[in-house]
Amino acid sequence: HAGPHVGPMFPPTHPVANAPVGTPPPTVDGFVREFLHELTSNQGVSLERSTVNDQYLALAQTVRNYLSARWIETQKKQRTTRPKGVAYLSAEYLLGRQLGNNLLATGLIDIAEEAMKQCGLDIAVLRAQEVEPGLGNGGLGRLAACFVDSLATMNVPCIGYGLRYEYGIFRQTFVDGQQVEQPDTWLALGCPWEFAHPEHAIQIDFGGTIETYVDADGVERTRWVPEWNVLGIPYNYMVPGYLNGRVNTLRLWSAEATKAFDLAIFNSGDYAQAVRAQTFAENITKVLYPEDSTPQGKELRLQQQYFFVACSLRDYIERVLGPEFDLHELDSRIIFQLNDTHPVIAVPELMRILVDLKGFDWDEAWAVTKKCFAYTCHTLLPEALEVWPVDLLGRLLPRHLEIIYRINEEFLDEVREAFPGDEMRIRRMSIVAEHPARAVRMAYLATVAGCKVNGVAELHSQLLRDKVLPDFSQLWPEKFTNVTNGVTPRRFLRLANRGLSELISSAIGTGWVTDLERLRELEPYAEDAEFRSAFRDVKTRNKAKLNEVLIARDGIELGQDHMLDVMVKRLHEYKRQTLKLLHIVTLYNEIISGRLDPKTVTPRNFVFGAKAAPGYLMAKQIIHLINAVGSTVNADERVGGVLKIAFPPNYNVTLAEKLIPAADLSEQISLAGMEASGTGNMKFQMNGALTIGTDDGANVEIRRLVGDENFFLFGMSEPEVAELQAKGYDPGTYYESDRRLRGAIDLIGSGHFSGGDRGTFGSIVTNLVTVDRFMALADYASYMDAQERVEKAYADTEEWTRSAVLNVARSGYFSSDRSMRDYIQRIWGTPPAF
Ligand code: 7GP
Repeated sequence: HAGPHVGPMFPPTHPVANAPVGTPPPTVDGFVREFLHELTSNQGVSLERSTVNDQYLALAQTVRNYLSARWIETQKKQRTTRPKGVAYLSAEYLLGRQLGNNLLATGLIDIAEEAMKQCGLDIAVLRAQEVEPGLGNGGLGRLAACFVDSLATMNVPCIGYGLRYEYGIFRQTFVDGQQVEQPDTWLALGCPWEFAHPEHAIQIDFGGTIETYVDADGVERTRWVPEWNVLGIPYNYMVPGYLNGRVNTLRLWSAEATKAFDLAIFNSGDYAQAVRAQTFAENITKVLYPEDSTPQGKELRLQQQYFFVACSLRDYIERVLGPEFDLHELDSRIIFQLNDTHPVIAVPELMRILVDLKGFDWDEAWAVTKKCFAYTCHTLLPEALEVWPVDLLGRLLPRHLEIIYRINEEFLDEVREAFPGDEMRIRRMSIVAEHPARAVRMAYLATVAGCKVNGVAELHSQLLRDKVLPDFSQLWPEKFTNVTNGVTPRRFLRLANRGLSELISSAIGTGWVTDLERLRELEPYAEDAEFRSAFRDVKTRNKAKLNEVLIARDGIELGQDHMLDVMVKRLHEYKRQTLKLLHIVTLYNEIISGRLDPKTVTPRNFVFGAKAAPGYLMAKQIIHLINAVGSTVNADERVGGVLKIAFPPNYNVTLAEKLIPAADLSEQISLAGMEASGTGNMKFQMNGALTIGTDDGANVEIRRLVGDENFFLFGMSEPEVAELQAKGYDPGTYYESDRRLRGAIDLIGSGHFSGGDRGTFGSIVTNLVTVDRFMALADYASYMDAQERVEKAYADTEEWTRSAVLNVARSGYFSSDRSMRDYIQRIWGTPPAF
């Protein structure tokens, strides 16, 4: 740790105590006054004539004013204390709605609610007006949002750098049960949370050639002669800590043309040509790539990546540190955390800045660079590791390609020295792959350049060392570490589940919000019948609220008094939504064929939420099948309403906040060794759902903490999966030998769910029976057994509630505050600033 710090490590303080000088303590009257002022001065309307959007914007503006004073204060302190900070480089931030979170962080929830009431407004309606910024796909982007929340709450200086996509993750709709993507126009009604700074635009170059020249000292040097450029405009967002007066910054970059339009061309009358440059430039931040766990090897994607890291490095070096700063000491002021490989082009960019622009010699520059980056890997799927073709890189970033070649050469020399004569190893470890085409392996570049490499759960970090990067972990064992993911208890417990939060606080006080391990103090309450009953009441109320939301949102009606069984996450074969379907279709088939009396089945609502990458055809077919099974089963009277399937479209953070607090059962059923961590699993546990899951990702750690008796484990372990893989996996044998499984698959294949058309889901069936890459069939029997255990356990209401309370009590480890503490200790070395 660098240097001492004053005061307690993470002091939770009240905002009023921490208010900047001159700010009056907030009162309801003051809030009303400020709100009405915003309405008239900013929206230009009277309360009587205002729309809900006006009211939302004025409310947001009121909160924003309150926060911005603290923001300025934070920055002022930082400029004088000059602490080491974290720059989190991430192509995605899946923030969720801001208003509720910012009200919570400022302690203004009750005051604002009362103030709105005095204006005759319902704050819930205003909050519902906000369109969430969906600037991420799934786990990786949401993790980044949790991390910046935790860092602000823990008083750690951090800038989150990323991209301000004009269109975030697509809005999912269903047409005849099939996914149809709509553009996400999140900025259409105005975004009150951003501060644009066009005056701080940064020029970013692309293309062109490189040339050598002799500098004033007679040294031969290289320089990049780029061909075109764009401007990066910073948009700042406030990231408030919870009740501590700190406000960190999230800085997202937007691309604009260097010249708005070319006046000469414009005057010659070619208007279209004149605006073409602008359109071209603005394309860079037009849209988020909707890929999850699979990279898109598109040129525009590489442009996005370089654009945002180049802006961010320049911003940190020139604007935060300033011209006086000695860049030899860069690591004393910053660590750049690479959120997967998307920002890894920052490595050669920093080298270019130091060598070409600041006159460092190569070794000096490399010594600095190696200390300033750390890399987090979020996947294990080999096809998800980013690789950029050399010809594309050379065309877009010729100087960077050259720098990568040199890094690789020197790295391979180091390998040769450590393992003389092992040419196979050299080929395996080369940053530049030769086959099938010459390409740069970004994960290798990150591993070579990073001072640390981490996976996101214990199992994942182990597999990363042993299976994905074994040669690297052999060469540099000390580089590899683990930081298990976490989630913010502010958004996912305190804000999303007010009922449970109040129940918890009534038992153990409010300290848990910033010190989640204190939930342990709830353990004795698991034995308290009164507490359990209150706990159940909260669940019941959350379910009722969810019902209201689903009816209003989608016209979906869930079964009353049913168990709520939820599987929400991106649609991916490795996550095995089809295994969940096989369970449902089996129950259905057994009922309609008279082998199972529906009266003996525990009534269940099965809720799915999942977006498929638009180009991932199998995933889209699975979505279609879920909807088809849903409408068939829901309409079949023989089922007597005991099985209800709901698939609300457009699963996002906002819906997660409603679904998770209501859930009884959390489905975490990926093939062991495939899910890096999962974070939804943690959110469900924290909200008192029990998990049915495989020994995969962070499930392993969840189960260890809650105990076997409070977790429904099933399926092969990762070593068993590897063994079966090695032996040769044949899904057909499972299909042939298991009557119930065969019945379910045949029912799908028969066209029962597709109006008699066998073709509709034919490829899903064929794939399952002949390929089944993620071994759903191999784990089916075990999954069905585990579901039977779930039914039995759920029948004993008191025992189930006891387990649920213990799940909450033992979820403290999964606070992202703990993850941040681990990053600080194992990777960053950044103490709290003040
Ligand atoms: C996800 C992982 O699939 C998930 O297991 C993990 O919890 C999450 O990251 C956060 O670490 N990965 C992605 O979202 C993703 O897009 C591409 O990975 C590299």
